[in-house]
Amino acid sequence: MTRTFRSFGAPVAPVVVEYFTDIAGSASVADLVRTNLYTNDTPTWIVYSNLFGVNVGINGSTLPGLNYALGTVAADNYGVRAYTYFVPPTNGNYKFWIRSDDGMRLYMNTNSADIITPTSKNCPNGQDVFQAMDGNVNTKYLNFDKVNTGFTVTRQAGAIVQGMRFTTAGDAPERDPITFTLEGTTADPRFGPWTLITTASTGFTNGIPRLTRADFISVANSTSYTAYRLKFPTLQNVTAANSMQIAEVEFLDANTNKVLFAPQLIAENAANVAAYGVGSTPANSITNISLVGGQKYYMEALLKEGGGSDGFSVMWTDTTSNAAPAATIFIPYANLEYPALAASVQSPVKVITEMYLGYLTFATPASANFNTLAGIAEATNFPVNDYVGSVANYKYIAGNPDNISYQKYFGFEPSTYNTRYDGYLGKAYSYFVPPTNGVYKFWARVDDVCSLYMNTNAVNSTDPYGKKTDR
Ligand SMILES: [Ca+2]
Ligand SMILES: [Ca+2]
Ligand SMILES: [Ca+2]
Ligand SMILES: [Ca+2]
Repeated sequence: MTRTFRSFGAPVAPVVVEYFTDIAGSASVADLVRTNLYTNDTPTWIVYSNLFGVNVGINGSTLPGLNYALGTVAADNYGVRAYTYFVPPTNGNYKFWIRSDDGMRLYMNTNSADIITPTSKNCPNGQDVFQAMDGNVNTKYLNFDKVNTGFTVTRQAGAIVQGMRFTTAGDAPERDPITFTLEGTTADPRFGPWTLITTASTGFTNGIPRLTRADFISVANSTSYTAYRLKFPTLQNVTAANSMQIAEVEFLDANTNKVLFAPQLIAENAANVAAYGVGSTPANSITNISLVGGQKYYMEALLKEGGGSDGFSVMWTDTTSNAAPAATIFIPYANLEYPALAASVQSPVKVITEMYLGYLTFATPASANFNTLAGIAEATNFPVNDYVGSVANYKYIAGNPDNISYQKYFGFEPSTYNTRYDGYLGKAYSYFVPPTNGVYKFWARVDDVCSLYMNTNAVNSTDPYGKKTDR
């Protein structure tokens, strides 16, 4: 019997969807953004969609929702971060409508495809990096990692920054950044190299009042960089401060016009709104957005599912319309585009993972259980009988996984939290590219058991048939 090795091409669907499974808490997005999986940027998996939404019917729970001998597996207590480029069909003013079960937030860069990436996500709910460039002095970016926190703005096209201006946050002056470094690159912002443009004072003197915009700071720069990295190396009182915080950061040209823009919150549902609305939090609804037809705009949604039904969707109308769109329509495929730049920075995937669900037990012989290597041998070979419990083996042998997803690292839920899935076989594959010639030792960390295979032969190193195992 010959088995065919399968591989899957790089994803091309326009919407990147990151799942964070089995995060406890309520149905509020606040309980997504504070969870370790989210703040550590380690989604359980990444998939791609043609729809800017998840389970857009919002009618019943998404898969697996399985009932079988091991019990019920429900898709509850998970979070989603989905992002894409929205491409408007025509010039005009747009109003976006959201519907979700349960809490949801919709962010959009209403000026460009540019994205903003924090140095870390160690932030309280509602005080993340988006609040540093939302034009609102009453919102702030707070980062508990304190020294050298900041963020990167990555652009689709270059811009020449020749000035900076900072605004103090509403409280705790000890957290005020006193100096900043500004760097630029025209290369991949994940790797640089970065050029130091300036190190200077923010203009926040000791005793500066709260919610105050400091003086314009001229920056000597004539280079059009495609990414700018801002960091705050010193604070007003680093010992007393528990964090760095800042209300507003402006990247300006010599005439004090803004040249960099970030996504901002344009709609929010605090809880279930199964019909389209402009958000159940009116203060966060921006319903008159001027856009240029054919241009790309970054759009991102956050969803936190508690229990019961799941999902979200987004649609738009003319700003003058007060009639909600029908719940059955969504942003057309033609108005979405794969966010190549954003994905390369935020979700760079090089690993494919598969899941085969529904293994009842690996109990033949009794020693071959879930947490023994004999269990893997039984799960990946022809079953000992044709009972229904053997279906999972046939799915593996036939190469029909229940789901295919992607990873940023060679792992699957690397912190070994509960995925909410039990009784499954998983498979991950990638190419390993050694940095130097040498002798290597590989270490595996797993809950429950794994076998690691590798083709260690230089002559056919990418051929999966050359693989060998060393446990
Ligand atoms: Ca559910
Ligand atoms: Ca702000
Ligand atoms: Ca729900
Ligand atoms: Ca386990």
